[in-house]
Amino acid sequence: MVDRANKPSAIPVSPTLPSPHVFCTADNSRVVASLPSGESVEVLLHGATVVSWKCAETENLFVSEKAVLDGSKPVRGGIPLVFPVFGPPPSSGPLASLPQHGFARSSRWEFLDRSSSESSTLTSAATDNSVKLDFGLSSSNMSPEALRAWPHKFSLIYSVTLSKNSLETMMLVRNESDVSFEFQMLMHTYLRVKDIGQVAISGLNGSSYIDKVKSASKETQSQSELAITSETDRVYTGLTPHKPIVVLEAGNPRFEVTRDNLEDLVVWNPWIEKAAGMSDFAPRDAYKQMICIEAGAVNGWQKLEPGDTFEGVSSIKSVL
Ligand code: TA6
Repeated sequence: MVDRANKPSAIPVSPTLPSPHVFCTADNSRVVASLPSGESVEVLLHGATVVSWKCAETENLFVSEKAVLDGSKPVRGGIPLVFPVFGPPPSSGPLASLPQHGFARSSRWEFLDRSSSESSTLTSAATDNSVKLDFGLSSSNMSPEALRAWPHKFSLIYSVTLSKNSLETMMLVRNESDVSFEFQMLMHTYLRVKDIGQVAISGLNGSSYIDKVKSASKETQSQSELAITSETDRVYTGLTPHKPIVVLEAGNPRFEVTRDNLEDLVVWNPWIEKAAGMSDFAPRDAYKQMICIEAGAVNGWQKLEPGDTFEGVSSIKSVL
């Protein structure tokens, strides 16, 4: 059990005012939360992967029709969590045996608590149209192979906050050991779009990025808006904190992504060939209905001293 300092108060339930509804499914595989105004979120305990986020009955996230949800592999879609390494592990050294994108997205997390939003009084909590779900993962519940690959005492607390038009995800990393360690983290968010041909991404002009489609060449974005017309795999680094990245559809804002303490952002679309090469990516042309906008700390390594914590937040506003 991951201990949680200053555990938030449980949501007081008012007998008369509508309040958020939270439950675990009978098979104990996922946690479902909904708001009185109809928004909902579903989180698999496998990887603490958000697999559905709906506003006004509209699904905001892409999940492949062939996504494997039984815990045997990372979910192809939703919001897989990347920790302690982004991308393929180093080819040698202590991290070499970690899986691509680390072990967080393929580990079984604990559902720690549902907590009230910031306001904690009865009436405001009961009428607050938001609910926060906390999940935990620690070195004490890691697989032996994961511990061999990354032998550090750590704890993660992942909070998912559902509000009327937004979903906030926060990862807190704590070094529970007496030596420092380094990590990378990222929220690998698959946003659902109607037609990638109508999508443009604004807010990145002037930013530096590593283009993984061009042998990791270092580039600077000149266009004010990025259109997706082929395989796209860009790691933007050192972005202005809190500056919204906007996903436009047919010229209108559809999603606004803001970050706190996460200076990097990945834009990824596999396009035709890479999509065809993924056995769990379906239907084949589903690359037209998704764009990954991934907030993280992946440029270099975050060093955490004993007892210290790192907290990174990504907030997505759905504009319908
Ligand atoms: O975030 C983009 C990326 O690093 C791509 O290079 C691609 O590998 C993608 O993640 C998916 O990785 P996965 O391990 O989930 O197949």
